[in-house]
Amino acid sequence: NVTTDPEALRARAADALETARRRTTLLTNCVDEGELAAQHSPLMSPLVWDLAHIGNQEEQWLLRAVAGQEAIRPEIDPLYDAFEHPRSERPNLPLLAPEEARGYAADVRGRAFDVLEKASFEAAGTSRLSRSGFAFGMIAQHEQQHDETMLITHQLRKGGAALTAPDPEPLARPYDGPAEALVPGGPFTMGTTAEPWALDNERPAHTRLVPPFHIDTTPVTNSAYMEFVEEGGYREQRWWAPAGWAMVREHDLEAPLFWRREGGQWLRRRFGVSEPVPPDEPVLHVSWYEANAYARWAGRRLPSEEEWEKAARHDPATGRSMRYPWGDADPTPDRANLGQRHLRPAPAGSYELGESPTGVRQLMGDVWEWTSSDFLPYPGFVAYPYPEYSEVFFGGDFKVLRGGSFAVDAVACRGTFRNWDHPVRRQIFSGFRTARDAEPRERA
Ligand code: AVJ
Ligand code: FE
Repeated sequence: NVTTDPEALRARAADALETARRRTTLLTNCVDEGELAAQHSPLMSPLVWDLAHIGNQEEQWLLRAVAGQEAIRPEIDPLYDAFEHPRSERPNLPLLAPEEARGYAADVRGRAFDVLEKASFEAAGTSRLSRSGFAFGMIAQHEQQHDETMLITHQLRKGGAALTAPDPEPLARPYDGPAEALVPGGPFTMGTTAEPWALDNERPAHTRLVPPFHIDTTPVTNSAYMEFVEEGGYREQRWWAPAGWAMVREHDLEAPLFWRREGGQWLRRRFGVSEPVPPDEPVLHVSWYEANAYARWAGRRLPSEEEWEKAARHDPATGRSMRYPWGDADPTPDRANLGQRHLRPAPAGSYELGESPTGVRQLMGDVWEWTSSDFLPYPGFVAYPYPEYSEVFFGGDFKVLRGGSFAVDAVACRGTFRNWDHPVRRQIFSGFRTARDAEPRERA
């Protein structure tokens, strides 16, 4: 997988960029210009902001910083600086109109391909940014992350369906494996140094000593979560962290976002369509506080980030950390629900071929999984290529999510990939699984 052949690197970078742009085009061509410029939720940017921001980042970090080119339109930089204007204010900025934004992003991409064609991927004498095509990989991952953000905007948008996709395969027979898996105690390698397109926050590889623990073999389902709802989980303060309880009271929460009760049954809105909440699907659109409250109600807890990564990467047979739960091979459709091929998670227990050595399924794809951990740097962290990607978010304001959702592309999905968000956030494609300490007699 870790190739150094320049032509293979060039082809991989071109493919990642083209895949991302096809998705961006789909997400921005399926609604009219008015809807592109409108704000569908104060939580989100107008779609046309994401579109031009994708182009602007590519211009700043690939064309200017890496290739040393002159700015095409320096005057628009502040408009598309995510730190300068909160999302709620972005519709009032003098943004590029949809046609202009499309043209700008296409112009930048054309120049990026010129840079790619001429890039020397010879290992010796190349900067870290061009080595292994990292700069192109980073740009493709950035675009794909904004594609997921745009998909969230589509989910929040009112009105009929603008996007459709086939459903995942139903399970041939209900998953009847064990409910939880035992991950043995002992050292494991967390993070990565070798993964060529890993971002700064995934680096470097380092050893962690993790005591043995049990973890759910599948994400928590809607039917399991519904029990918590029906048994009054949202009315009992004892399950909730103080700020979570305040959130429940302030907004009168009683179920995950997009759920509503009608005639004794729970319905949910999903990309413009109402449907009964599917019992076997992983629960979606819960905040960290809800995930944490459910886990406490169930007599369990959220896994820590290091536990999650050990469950996803540790091979007890070799003691090695793998790139993915199934091994080192890149994701394929029979192993994980990724890339917006479907507009929902697959039933819990799907993707037997994606199972980890200890028997844990759906760690990659389907739903982002909340962990108990704050977003913090690993020992030896170095901000790269700029502090605004990860470093400014370290501290304690953000919780880590792992694994990736159905809306994540394979280029931004691996056992080491880290996502983060505020613990109140629920419009994201977030779910979770639970864990517990292993009994002392099971200690390795
Ligand atoms: C890693 C998903 C939290 O969307 O804010 C996009 C990714 N960084 N542009 C985000 C990102 C800069 C980031 N997350
Ligand atoms: Fe961005």
